[in-house]
Amino acid sequence: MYLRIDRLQVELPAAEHPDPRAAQAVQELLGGRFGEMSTLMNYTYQSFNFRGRKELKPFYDLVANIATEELGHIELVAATINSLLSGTTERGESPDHRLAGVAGVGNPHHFLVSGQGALPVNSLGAAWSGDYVFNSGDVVLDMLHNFFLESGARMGKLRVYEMADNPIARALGGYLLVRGGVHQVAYAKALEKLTGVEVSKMLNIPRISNETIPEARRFHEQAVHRTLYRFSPDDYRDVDKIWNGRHPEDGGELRVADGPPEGGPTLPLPDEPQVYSPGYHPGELAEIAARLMRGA
Ligand code: MN3
Repeated sequence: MYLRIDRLQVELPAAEHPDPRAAQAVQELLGGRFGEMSTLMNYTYQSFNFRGRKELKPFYDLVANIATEELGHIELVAATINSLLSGTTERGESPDHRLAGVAGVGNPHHFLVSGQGALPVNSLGAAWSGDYVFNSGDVVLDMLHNFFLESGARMGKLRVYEMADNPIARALGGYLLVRGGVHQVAYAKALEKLTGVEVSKMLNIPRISNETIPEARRFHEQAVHRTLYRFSPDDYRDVDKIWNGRHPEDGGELRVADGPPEGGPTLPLPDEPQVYSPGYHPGELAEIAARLMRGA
C-alpha cells in the first residue's frame, strides 16, 4: 500500500514566466517512452509481479523502493508543467476569445481538454502507453532493461534541459538527472552482484557529467547523487545490500537515507476561469468550501 505526503520531493521555483512551449517539451519527461510514467510503471509492475521476493529480497526491495520514488517524480514533472501553463492565457470570466493567443502554440490539449494542466502524454501529445512496460519476470533481464531505461531517460532529460530554458524546467531537469543517475547506478550495481559484470564501467550514458550542469551540480555538493532514499516507514531495508561501496564517477561513499527527502512545498496554482478551472465562477465554489470549513 501507499502513504502520501503533500509535498514535492524537491523545492522547485515557480515558473519565471508563462511558457506553453516549454510545457509541451516537458511533457516528454512525463508521458514519453522514457519519461517518469514509464520508469514508475516499469518498476511498479516488476515489484507487483516479483517471484522469489523472499529469497531475492535485496533485488525486490530495490525495485519496489525505486518505484515509489518514481511516483514522486511524475508529481514533480506535473508540477513543472502546471506552473509553466499558469498565466498562458488571458485571465477572466468573460468568454471573449481569451484563448485566441495560444492557438497554434504548444499542445492545444493543454487548453482545449485540460484546465491548463499536465496530461499523461508525450511532447507530441500522444498518450502514454502500457506497451512501454517491460517485465519479463527474469530478474537479470529486468535489471538490464531498467539500466537501459534509465540511460534513455537520461538522454531525454538532457535534451529537454537544452530545449526549455525556463528556470523551473532547468531545476526539474537538474534534480531528475541526479536522481535518475542514482537509479542508473543502482541497476548497474544490481547487475554486478547478479552476474559479476562491471556494468558501472559503462556509466554515464550519455557520457556527460552532471557536474557540467549547474542545476545538477548543487545536488552533487549535497551528496544527493550518492543517496538512496528509503520510501517506507519500515520496509525495503535491504536496499543497502546493493546500494553500497563507491560511486563510480567520484568515488564517494554510497549511503541509504532512512526516509524520504525533506523536499519542498507544492506550488500555488492560481485560478484560470477562462478555461473554467476550478470553475467558471471560482469565487462561488470558494464560498461553498469556506462554508464547509466553518462547519455550517
Ligand atoms: Mn525518475
